[in-house]
Formats: sequence, C-alpha cells, structure tokens
Amino acid sequence: MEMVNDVYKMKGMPVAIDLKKHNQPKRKLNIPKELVPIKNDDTNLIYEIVAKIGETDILDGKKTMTSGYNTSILGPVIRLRKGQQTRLIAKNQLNESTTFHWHGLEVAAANDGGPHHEIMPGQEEILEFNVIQEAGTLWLHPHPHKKTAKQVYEGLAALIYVEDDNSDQLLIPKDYGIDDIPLIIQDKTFTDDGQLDYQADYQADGTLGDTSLINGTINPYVDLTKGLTRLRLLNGSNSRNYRISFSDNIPFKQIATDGGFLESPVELTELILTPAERAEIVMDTRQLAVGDTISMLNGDHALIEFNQVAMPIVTNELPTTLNSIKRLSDEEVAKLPMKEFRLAGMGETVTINNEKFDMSVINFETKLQSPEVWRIINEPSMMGGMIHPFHVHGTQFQILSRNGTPVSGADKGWKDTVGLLPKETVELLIEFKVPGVFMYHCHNLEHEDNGMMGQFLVK
Ligand SMILES: [Cu+2]
Repeated sequence: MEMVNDVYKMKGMPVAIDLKKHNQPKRKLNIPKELVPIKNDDTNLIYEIVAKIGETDILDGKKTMTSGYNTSILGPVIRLRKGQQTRLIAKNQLNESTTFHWHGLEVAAANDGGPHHEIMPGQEEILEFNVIQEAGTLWLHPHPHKKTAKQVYEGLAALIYVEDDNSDQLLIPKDYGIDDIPLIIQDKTFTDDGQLDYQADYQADGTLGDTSLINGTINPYVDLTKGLTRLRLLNGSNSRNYRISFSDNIPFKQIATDGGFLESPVELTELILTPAERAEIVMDTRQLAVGDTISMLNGDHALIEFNQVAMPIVTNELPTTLNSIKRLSDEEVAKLPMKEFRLAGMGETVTINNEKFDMSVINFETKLQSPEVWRIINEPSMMGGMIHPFHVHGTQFQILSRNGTPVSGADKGWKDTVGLLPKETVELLIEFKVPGVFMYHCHNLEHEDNGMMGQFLVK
C-alpha cells in the first residue's frame, strides 16, 4: 500500500487515505476553554488572541509539536454578540507570518484577515468592528497565501460563537461543554515519533491524515448527563469530506448551518460536511439507559463515543421554530444580475474561471447591498472530478438550487461554504453588507494554496 501510494504521489494522483482506528487508549474529549475578555462592558468587548507554537499531549508518551491560539493546539471559543462593539488584538508569536481570518464573520475586508493581511512574527494587529450578524458558529483560521494548509494542519483553528437575542431565548441546549459541545473534526498522520510532517503528507489534491482527532483528542469519548445534546460540528480538516451518522442509524436533528439557525429543525440520519462547513445538530439520547454508548461515525469509522452516564432528565422538546430567514421570491431572483464561477482542474492545475489566484488582480467588482445570483459550476473532468467546497468571505449566502432543483431541508440555511459534488452546479443568492476586497475560493486547503481562489471588490 505504501509503495502504491508513493507512486501515485509522484504522479500527482490523489491518494485516498482511509481513517484507521489508532492504537491508543480512549481519552476524554478536550473541551476548549472559553476565551476570557480583557475587558467586557457596555461599550466594548476586547479579546487578545495569540498565535503560537507549543507541544501537545496527543499520543501517550509523546509530545507533538503543534500550533494554536492562546494554547498549544486549536484555541479557545471566542464569544461575540450581535450589536456589540468588539476589539480583537491579534498577535503573531509564530516563527513565520500568518493572518487571522474570521471565517463567516461579516466584517469589512480590512478586518477579514485574508492573504493581504499578513502579520509578521512578533507583530500584532488590532481590529475594531461591530458584530452585525445573527447567532452562528464561525471559526478563526490562518489564511496566508500558500501557507494556509500547513498552518491549519499544524493546529491553528478556533471556534467563534456569535449569540443574539434569538439564541438567548431559544429553549435549546446551551450549557457549554455539558450539553452544548464543540466538535472540531480533523484528520492527521503522525510520524513514528509522534510528530506532524506536513511536507511528507502533502497531496496536491488535498492532504489527508489516517487518524481522526476531535478537538485535538485521539479516540475521544464524552460523558452525557442530559437527554438532548447539541453538537457544534466544524470540519476543520484540510481536505477530508465527512459523512456523519450515528451508530444504529439513530436519527438526529440539524438546527443550524454555517451562518445561523435553520427556520426549524431538520431530521436526518446522515449529513455531509465538506471542509470549513459547520452544522449544529441535536442528538436525542433519552431512550438510552445509563451505561449505554453511541458513536458518531464517518462511514463505518467511529469518530467519537458518547457514554450516557446519568439518567437522561426529561427535557423539553426542541422548539419547532428556531429562526426566520428573509427570502426573495422567484420573480425577484429572476431579475438579479448573475455571475458565473467555473471550478476546474486537479492538483496544481486547479482554477476558477480558468484563472489562478494573483494577489495583484481584482477579478471583479460588486456593489454593496445589492443582491446577486452566483452560479458555481463544478466542471466535468475526465478524471471523475472532485468535491470542491466553495467559500466566500465577508458574507453569508443562501443556496437557491442544486442542478436546477430548488434546495430543501438544511440546504436552506445561511451558508458561507457550499460543497459541490463532481459535475454539480449550485446557484447562490448573495449580498454584501461590508466593503473591501474579499476572497472566494475552494476550501480544500491545498487547492486554495494552489491558486483555486480569486478576489473581488465590494463598494
Ligand atoms: Cu477544490
């Protein structure tokens, strides 16, 4: 297998690496800390976020060199609030430049942390903005051109929770770490001495690891004490797509997508999460007995185990209404201007509209506060094609259709990243509320670093 992989790698062919059960004991899931503000009063919320290198105890008896925000791997949950004036002091203590990209956050391009905003080692930037968007689960990750994939792989990623009056009043699980649990899903490969070797594992069509980690924990488990548990899923992997389900095909309810709550819960038995996508789901374990265990799976690989350790308390049912989402009628949508984006190629030949990212080229302009339809086409390929997660900075959009069919269920929620299957075409309703130069790109991070990205000016 190794030799076959090496030959494929030399030819630049993507090598499918399956997740394997790692020969390590089970560990209690790491629950990231909640970031403590430097200041939090009526007028200002101030956080300090430091990108740094550290050592993490992932494998028994070994220390892995990793990077993280304010800690050695990943980072604390950063809580923001709609309407709150916010200041973020972002410091780079890595030994290379980085950027602080607030994925999904609707802030002006100057604050967005795209590739134009590299912070040199030892330097910092101060961002000030008002949170204008509704409650949602966003994330922070680096975005320096051609270095994003390596920096994320080595550990830089943290969740951002935006809350608002609606999320305050919803009767849903919200006890952090108890029944509102963050799950950052990633895959990495460890060397014999327990290190990450990005260069060795690099694949032009997306680096894959053979070991799944959640919140940086190997073979993780969580003890459940409640009957309904909200899981905030983030696919924080460089390129792996997950097909999430639970053992015994237990159904669950999705309550939120990338940028906010769905209008009502959507019952599912599986969901696909492409890189950078988030999904908030609620797992119902009220039928379990104390001592029962269920697993969350990717295919048949167990990502995490949940042990019911207390008699599930009788909980209220989930609300049937979670949110209201303003939509345009078909007639209104038909009148909007349309832009087309053709995703093509593989490995180092990936392009959007036959172009590769050029820092000095603005690919197009668009107007502030004027909705458009963006048609994204995952072009047919002789090689069979790939899934491309298409991400747009600076906004949340609605998916209108897939292959011409109006979307339903969880596809109707607010999104900033949409996974396109091979040969698939999606149409998005998109509008920008903040100005500046923003990126659109494939969130397969190796594709992004290989230039499957463009930029546009909102004014
Ligand atoms: Cu891609």
